[in-house]
Amino acid sequence: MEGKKWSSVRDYILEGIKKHGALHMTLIDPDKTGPEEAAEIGKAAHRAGTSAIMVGGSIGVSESMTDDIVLSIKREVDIPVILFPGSPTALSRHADAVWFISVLNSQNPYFITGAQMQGAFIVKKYGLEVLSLGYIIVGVGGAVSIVSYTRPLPFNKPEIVAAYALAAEYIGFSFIYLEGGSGGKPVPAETVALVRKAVKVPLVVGGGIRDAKTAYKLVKAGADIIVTGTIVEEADDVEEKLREIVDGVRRGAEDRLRR
Ligand code: 1GP
Repeated sequence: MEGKKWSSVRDYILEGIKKHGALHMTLIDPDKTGPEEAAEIGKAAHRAGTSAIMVGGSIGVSESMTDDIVLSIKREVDIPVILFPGSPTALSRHADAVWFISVLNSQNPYFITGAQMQGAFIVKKYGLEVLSLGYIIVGVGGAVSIVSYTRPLPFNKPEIVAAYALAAEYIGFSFIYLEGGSGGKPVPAETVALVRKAVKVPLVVGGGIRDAKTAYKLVKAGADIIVTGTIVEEADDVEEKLREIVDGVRRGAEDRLRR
């Protein structure tokens, strides 16, 4: 699509949160979705009111696969396409921005600063806008916790999740992501509420969110951005399913403001 409607993705996100209270983003995994299907999902997601498309996955994702998906989506929709890379080999010069992720509770420094070091000059060369993201894996954790050598923080220790989040804010991350693991169990709303009390930076929550009620509760508890991935791979009617979720996000934001 020609002519972007935003000058920076960061401002687009922050203004979107200010305007709507909270946003929804759709995650597409190039390991599971081909370029044509990605374009269809992108169009349906856009019509349903999603604010950005994220592209990435934990395993089996190359740069050329990412390029194909990003270009295919960008031909069809004019919302930002943000990389969600599982490794430095999943960066695409065609995306609008990259979540520059540090897996804060990984047990392996490669996933905290090593992969970031390897990818930093690629990001610079490609001119990608950087959205720094402190990433905290909670609960079941899923594939991402296995791949990134992370010991997910148990659901019954929300105060440790909040402590990681506050540390992330103090270190200077622009965004914090609470990850329940793709296809897993969502981060509990009580944990989101505790983190919300602790930090001011925008809070992204994803993993295992499959219905409007869960999205509603998480936003009401303090999530600023809800990410869903698996449901677009499973839904018969992607647009209808995402409309439900986006509606849950909007209602959650309204009720949070009303309190
Ligand atoms: C995974 O948080 C995202 O990194 C999305 O999870 O696939 O469960 O929606 P789902």
